[in-house]
Amino acid sequence: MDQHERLTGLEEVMGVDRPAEAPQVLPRRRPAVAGILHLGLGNFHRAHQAVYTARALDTEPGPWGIVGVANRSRRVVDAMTAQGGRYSVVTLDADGPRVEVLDLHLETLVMAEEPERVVDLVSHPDIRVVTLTITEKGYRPPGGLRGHDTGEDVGDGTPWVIDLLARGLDARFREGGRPISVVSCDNVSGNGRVLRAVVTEILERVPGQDDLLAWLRDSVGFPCTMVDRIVPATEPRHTEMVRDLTTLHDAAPVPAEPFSMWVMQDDFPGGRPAWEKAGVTFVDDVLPYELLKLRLVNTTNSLLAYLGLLLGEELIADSLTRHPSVRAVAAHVIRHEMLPTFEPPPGLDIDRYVEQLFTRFSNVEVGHRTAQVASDGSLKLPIRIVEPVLHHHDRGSVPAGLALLAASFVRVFTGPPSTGVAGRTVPEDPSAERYRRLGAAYPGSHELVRAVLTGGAFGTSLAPAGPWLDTVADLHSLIVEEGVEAGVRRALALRSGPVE
Ligand code: CS2
Repeated sequence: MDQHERLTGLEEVMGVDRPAEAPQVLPRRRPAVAGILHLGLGNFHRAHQAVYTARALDTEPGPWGIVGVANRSRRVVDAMTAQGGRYSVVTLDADGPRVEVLDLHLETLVMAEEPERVVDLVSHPDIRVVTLTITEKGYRPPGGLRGHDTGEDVGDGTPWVIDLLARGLDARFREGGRPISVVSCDNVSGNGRVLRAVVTEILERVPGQDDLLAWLRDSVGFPCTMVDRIVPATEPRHTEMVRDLTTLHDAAPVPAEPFSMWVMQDDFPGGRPAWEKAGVTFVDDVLPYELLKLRLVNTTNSLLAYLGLLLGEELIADSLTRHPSVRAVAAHVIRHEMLPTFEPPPGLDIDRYVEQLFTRFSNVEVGHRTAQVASDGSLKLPIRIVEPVLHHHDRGSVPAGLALLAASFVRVFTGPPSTGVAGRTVPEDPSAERYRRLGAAYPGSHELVRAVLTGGAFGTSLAPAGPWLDTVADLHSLIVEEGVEAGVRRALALRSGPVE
């Protein structure tokens, strides 16, 4: 089928009403077989793994279509079903939007509606790779693990996705044990190892499990990965952009920044798409890339999100570009509080990477929202700050920028709206109610900061870092009494190392 015929088909399902300026369709030949099951059909998957897979298929066709499983919302599934599985990715920067249409999802469904179908798909002979974007909170059910036989749920009767995955792997083993890989694409340290450990913990409870566990060890790959692309939520303006540029009516386009990176271990006993031809870097040790991503991109992003929220900024780009002192503190955190804590990937030009990172965060067209990045902070922040804080604590220093990040996080989640930023809403977080209660129970910054940062989702790891916790509390009380700008100024005054 040539490009013209492809688009003719596309016009029918995406509702073109006049001749289109042809967007690029990837891959040019739609795969016939779905070899990939993706759990977590959100924007990130659709603008990241799906794009790499479509490009790989465009270069080297193969049985690597995707079955996409949304968690519980029908929105994307309904839109994609109506569009024959197709959707557009809108790449945004100062040069104006660019649109590509992806055409490789052969089926989409909702996990909460069809949990048993997910189990069946994991064991299906065509499926050889399962990818996951289930966010930081997907790796543990809220009440902790109960046991394989009970069917884990996430508290409201919705099945826990990893439980379904484990049941599917169990069925796959019993149906012949064809090799498969399970690829975590979440910002979790050692994501492949974490996922393997959770799945193993579940399957250890299956009676007579020795052969199953041996198969899991030998025939199921759990590569570690580092994923990176800023992908905000879809807004009506993105649908309009697609319509203006291509005349296609896409009810579920995905906006994204131009930058994209995917690094992973090559652990695919059942085969995989030719991702290396699409720009994926395969390495033995993902850790340096993972730390680069978590500590420079994600931690700085969280800093910009919480400070931005307290400054009344809706966009990450505006927190950075409208506030020189925020920019200075972000630069300090990267240079003096993050880079000294890990060995960057060999050969990487770190100055260029950091410069590019500031350009990425400043991309106002992408419109990444402070509230989106600030959400689920109780689960993101432990991954992003605990080890770096302890690294400095062990060396007798107090990272003031990280203290400012923690203080603004505590303020955002515990400050009563009446004394906080006018009109702000508290970001979504599974611990939001707990934090609100702590805020009401502890009027003093020292007690409040310790209650939030040395308990609950943070565990007790930060408890030994007394001087750092004191600095967090001082900055918190300054933010409460004099406002966030005063907190930023104090953190800049406290920073050690050369001034940027
Ligand atoms: C962000 C990430 O929401 C967040 O916490 O830090 O989603 C970030 O945009 C991506 O990891 C970038 O790859």
